Amino acid sequence: MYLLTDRLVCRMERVWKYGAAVGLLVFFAGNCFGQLSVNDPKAILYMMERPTESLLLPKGENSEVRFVVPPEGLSDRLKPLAEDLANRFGADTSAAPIEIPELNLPDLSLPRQLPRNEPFSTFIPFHREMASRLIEVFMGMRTYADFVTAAGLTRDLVNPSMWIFAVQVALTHRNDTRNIDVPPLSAVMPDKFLDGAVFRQAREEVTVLTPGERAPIEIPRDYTATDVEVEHRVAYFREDMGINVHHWTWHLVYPFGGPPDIVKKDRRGELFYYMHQQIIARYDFERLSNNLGRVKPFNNFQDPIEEGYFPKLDSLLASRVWPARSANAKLRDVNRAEQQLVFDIQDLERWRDRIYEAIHEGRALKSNFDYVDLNNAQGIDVLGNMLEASALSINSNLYGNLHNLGHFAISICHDPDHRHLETFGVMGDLATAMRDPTFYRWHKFVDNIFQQHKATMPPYTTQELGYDGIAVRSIEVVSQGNPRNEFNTFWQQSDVELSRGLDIAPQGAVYARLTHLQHAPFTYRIQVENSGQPRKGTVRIFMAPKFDERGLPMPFRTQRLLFIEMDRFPVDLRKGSNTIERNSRQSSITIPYERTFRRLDPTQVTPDDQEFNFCGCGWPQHMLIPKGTAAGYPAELFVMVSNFADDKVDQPPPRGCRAAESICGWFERKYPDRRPMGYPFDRNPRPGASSIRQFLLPNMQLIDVKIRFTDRTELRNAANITQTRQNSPSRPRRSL
Ligand code: CUO
Repeated sequence: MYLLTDRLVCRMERVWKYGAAVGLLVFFAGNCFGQLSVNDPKAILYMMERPTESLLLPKGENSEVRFVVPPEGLSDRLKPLAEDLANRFGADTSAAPIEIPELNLPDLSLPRQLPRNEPFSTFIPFHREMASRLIEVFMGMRTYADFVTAAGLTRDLVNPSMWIFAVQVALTHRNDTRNIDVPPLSAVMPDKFLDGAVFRQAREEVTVLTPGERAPIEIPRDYTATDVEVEHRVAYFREDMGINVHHWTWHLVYPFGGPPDIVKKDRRGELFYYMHQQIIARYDFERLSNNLGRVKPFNNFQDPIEEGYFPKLDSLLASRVWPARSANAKLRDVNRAEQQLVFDIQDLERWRDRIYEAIHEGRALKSNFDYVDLNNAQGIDVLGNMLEASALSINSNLYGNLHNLGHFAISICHDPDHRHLETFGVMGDLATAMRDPTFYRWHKFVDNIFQQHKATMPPYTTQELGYDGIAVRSIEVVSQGNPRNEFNTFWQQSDVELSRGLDIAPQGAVYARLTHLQHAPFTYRIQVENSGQPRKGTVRIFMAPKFDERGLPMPFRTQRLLFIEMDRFPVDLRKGSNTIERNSRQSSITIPYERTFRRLDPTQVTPDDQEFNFCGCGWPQHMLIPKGTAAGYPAELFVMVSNFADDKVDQPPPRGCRAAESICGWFERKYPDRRPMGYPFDRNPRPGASSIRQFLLPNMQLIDVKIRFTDRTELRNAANITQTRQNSPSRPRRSL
């Protein structure tokens, strides 16, 4: 009944918004929002807006809501002025109030140790410890209203980046927030994803112009470097907003620290391996189609890092630019007292060598001096947690914190002992790390360790790969307007709304216009013959480049690492011939375009639309197909139907939003495929299968496909404004 009334009232608001005079709109909108309290799902969404700005300032696209914060939620500086402030922000505004009640919160002295304007990094153990405490507080709240109250009372006291992280982890994991759509971080902190120059221009737009007069601010595709830097050819991939949001969200769903029940998820260590392995495979695919060689692992920590990176991001939080790294920088020992972080590059080397030793011994030593066998299907999970390292590491004294502190050492190599009072670069933040070419060199190194382990596993037998009585007869890729078995890629422009992530309160929306890769939608058509009784199968679709850098066919051992997963789904197979059709939008790897570019809109909390009811975790649909070439990049598409009886996991369906299950799992359920992740390409092939053709069994099929890139730019989903303003190529940069 409440929901019905709520919807009716909000619908009335919309009617008024478009049809009535401004004064009436304010009056009715006020009444509509006047129903808000900390019990309302919208309250937490409003609270996430403009996180660097005080909660006391009005929120909402038209400043329609304001929070009334009791003294305990105000900083020591503002506390004595509490009453004055309440009147100041309440008296002459039409914004409807949301009262934050008083509540006895557990001790917050630990998370309050991080200054408000410091960058926050989950890679720094001390930061993680502080964030864990905050997450514990949010998760420990008995009711939704208490959670919102706790969030409201801490919002202006703790570091905003840490607060957003903790709130989003809690929103993802609390039972009572399952229907609240967690906004993508790009809607809340767009400064972590977009050219810093946009924000200066956005401020100008919103302070000088009315919403109807504003134009989207166009971000050029090439804003971080020129083509003189060869690595820049794949900048469109590294700097893609959707890819970076996916990476942040994945780590939000699978945090490596925090309360144990949040960290301890089914096969999380294995998923850490697989999700990142797929990122590297996709990056290599993208590099090959841009005439670059596969990425080189960063194996020797004493070597200079050849690739420089200048991110052109400004932090609204710290009012500073993100530090850059010049070419040929070297890692140095880290000694940062403020972050309670001291480690040597030799520590990283020791941990690396110990992990290799455990792999080659086939067992790892637990902290209680027992051994865990690694030579089995669960070994990769143990290894993933130990290498990352997550709180589930079996022995963090011995195997250390290799992956996380490697990220940090790279991110701080410009000022490892803090003598210049500089902070970490993009590799130190999960939301920005994938922008840097070194991310891929570091993760290729990490993946090579996992592959050492996979090389110790016995190859799959034909019995483990086959499915008696099932034959895949043919595969076809159909895409309207394109030749058969051809994918078509091109550039597309999309608008992103910035107002809720700015550090000023604008009246109405302001947009940035991004250019990103896109592909024409397509359908797989697969013919499967079932010579037995009706049964189920799992269709597994992968794609890989056909040739190596020299244009030679790839041996299977090399090519298997380049297979990118495209889709995985169960099918019913009747006796005889079956035609399976599957659209690219249904991919188990991706989330829809609409999900990536959505706004933080508190008026939409329980979307019914299928396109919106997706979790934020998932590869962006617009990046499903690598760019390819104008001539048509040759690739091979592989389809396999495996025996569902060996794949299935008996469990109830997932609750809440739909995830891109192949790389994100089902969150609080078991990973919904019993096979090792990456099957059938995660292990070396059986003797005799030295090419992919020799690897094939009747339940598999392979076809040649082409990826044809057309150098055209389409505009999609544009804000109702056609005029744009260009970002000036040479921008004055702000500094500390
Ligand atoms: Cu996702 Cu290194 O783990 O960034």
